[in-house]
Amino acid sequence: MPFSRRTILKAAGWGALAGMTGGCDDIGGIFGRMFAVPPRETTYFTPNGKFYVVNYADSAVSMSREINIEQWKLHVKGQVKTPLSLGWRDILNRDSYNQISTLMCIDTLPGGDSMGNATWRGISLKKLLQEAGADDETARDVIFRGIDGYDDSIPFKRAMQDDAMLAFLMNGEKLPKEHGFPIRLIVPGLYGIKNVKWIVEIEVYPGDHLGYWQRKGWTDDATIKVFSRIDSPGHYQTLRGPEQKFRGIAFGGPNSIGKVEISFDAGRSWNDCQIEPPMSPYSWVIWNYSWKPPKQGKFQTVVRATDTKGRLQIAEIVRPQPDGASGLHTIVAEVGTIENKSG
Ligand SMILES: Nc1nc2c(c(=O)[nH]1)N[C@H]1C(S)=C(S)[C@@H](COP(=O)(O)O)O[C@H]1N2
Ligand SMILES: [Mo]
Repeated sequence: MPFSRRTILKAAGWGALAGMTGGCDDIGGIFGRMFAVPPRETTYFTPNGKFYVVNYADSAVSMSREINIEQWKLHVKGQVKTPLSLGWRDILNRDSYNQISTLMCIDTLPGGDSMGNATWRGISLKKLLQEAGADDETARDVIFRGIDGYDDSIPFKRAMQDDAMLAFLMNGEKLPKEHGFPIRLIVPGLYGIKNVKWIVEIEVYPGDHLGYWQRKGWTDDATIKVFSRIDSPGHYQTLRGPEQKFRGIAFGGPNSIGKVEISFDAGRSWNDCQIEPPMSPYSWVIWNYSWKPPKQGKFQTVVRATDTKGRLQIAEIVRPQPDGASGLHTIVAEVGTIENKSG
């Protein structure tokens, strides 16, 4: 196979973008059947083995080394009264809790799949910072450093919210190595870049710190943009029968999803989708729509979401750099026959 599944989806993503700018039939012309995309399964939770992995280039070195958990230490330092040095057992002895939240890479294209939803179990970042006596007069950022040399920061005020978690379990299993064992940051509503893995050092910092990706020109704010995608049917999948089930996910980043709409005429008219209740305020939602195709043919099908604060997903096609992509996921629904075989 010359293309991995991921490559095909990426190509289809850009194909959709080309179609949006060029008009109705460009998708077919440029990427058409050659890049037909199989339907994706829509589930609330992403199994650990299928969860996307993104590491910056230098992570490979540390990924290849085994972490000796008996020697591993987490240091809390900077603008704190009492610097802390915690071992693995100290982490496990602290109060921990579960939180369901969606993680999404800033590189995700419209319709992309560099995202996943999991139940994370971990300890409260806020309580740890309080215990260290973080000085809220001088603190501006909190910096997280991974064993691979990666670093990023979040504002101190964000770090002191209850949903910022240092996670050590993922979907009930020990945090897998590729996802940041022994601990990683989970900060809902902010792109993956901020969710530092393999943390060994937390520094309360009096200034505005620029992390690894910020030093390369990427966003420091990293608030996730409203996103939605069509998982099924697949792009250019031939549809047969009088009724077709459309299904996918929508994600509002820091806010829940209030509305999902689908269009079968390239965005001229919109229909409200049914939304399944979210697993938590920080998780994606699943949407469904049952469509009765009016006739045979190709239908330019587009989805868009609105969050609970009324933010409509941005239709303008923007590349991921510097602060996350926008643009609506578009597929071609190809209706073969609408009569039932039985007549
Ligand atoms: N230490 C470290 N943390 C990191 C990264 C990294 O390269 N090193 N990549 C970041 C990026 S860009 C993303 S999208 C998420 C991906 O998390 P995952 O691999 O568990 O899905 O981790 C983030 N945390
Ligand atoms: Mo990312």
